[in-house]
Amino acid sequence: MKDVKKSPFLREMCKTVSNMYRLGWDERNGGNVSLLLDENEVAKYLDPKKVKRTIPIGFDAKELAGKIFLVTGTGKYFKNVEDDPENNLGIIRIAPDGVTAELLWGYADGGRFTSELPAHLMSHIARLKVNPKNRVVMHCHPVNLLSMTFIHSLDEREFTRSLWRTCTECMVVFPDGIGVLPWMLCGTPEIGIATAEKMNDFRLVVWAQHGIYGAGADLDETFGLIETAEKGAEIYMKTLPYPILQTITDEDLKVIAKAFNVTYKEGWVD
Ligand code: 2HA
Ligand code: ZN
Repeated sequence: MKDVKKSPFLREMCKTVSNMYRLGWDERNGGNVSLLLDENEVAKYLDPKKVKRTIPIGFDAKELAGKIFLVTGTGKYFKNVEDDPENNLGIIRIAPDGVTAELLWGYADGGRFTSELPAHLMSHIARLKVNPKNRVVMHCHPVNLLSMTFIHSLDEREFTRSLWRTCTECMVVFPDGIGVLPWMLCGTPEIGIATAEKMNDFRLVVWAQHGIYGAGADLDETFGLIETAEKGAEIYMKTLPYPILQTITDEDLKVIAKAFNVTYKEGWVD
């Protein structure tokens, strides 16, 4: 058996959460990430028959039975993950009953997965139906996107259009737009269900006055998605106090979509 700490998936997860911390997206224990792993890849590092302990999931995730995820731990600080992955991360398999997680590695100090696991797993279920290659759900608290939820309308079309207008990349990277939820209590099945419903239509879902969820095929793609939305939000917030003399127009947005061969949400460009 190879050392799981040297596996590409674990190293990439460590690097990703370190970058999220460095960018100020994840203060204290803020944020959580789940990565769907390839069973054959995991088998090179871990004996799938060796279950360390079982942990109740809190809802029925039967649709994901047998699937293995690398998940950040509850209460853990992203800044510490890279130096101590075994305490801060865990590898879990969804048991056949759907309501139990089988711990294969990690959470070594007796810990468990993020309190947002229901929102993650429900989002995985939703995104896998849209794109079978979807492997990542990522949650964090980027300052500018969060700030926008205080001063901007939470209408999804208007919120997205404000970001699209901030720089060319936004239309290129998230032509499918951003879903927005009003403030809700985190860690509950209710917010998980609401997030997953949005994930039927969007890869990005903003939680007003809390943060953002992103979904994608791999860690880089999902990180880049949030990074681009946050860059747009930073430009939006920085320019807000000043008179706008010029911006990206609807005509320009259509030119971008055509040039980069992306399809934007129908009716979201006038
Ligand atoms: O895990 O970000 O939403 C800490 C959080 C809860
Ligand atoms: Zn959060």
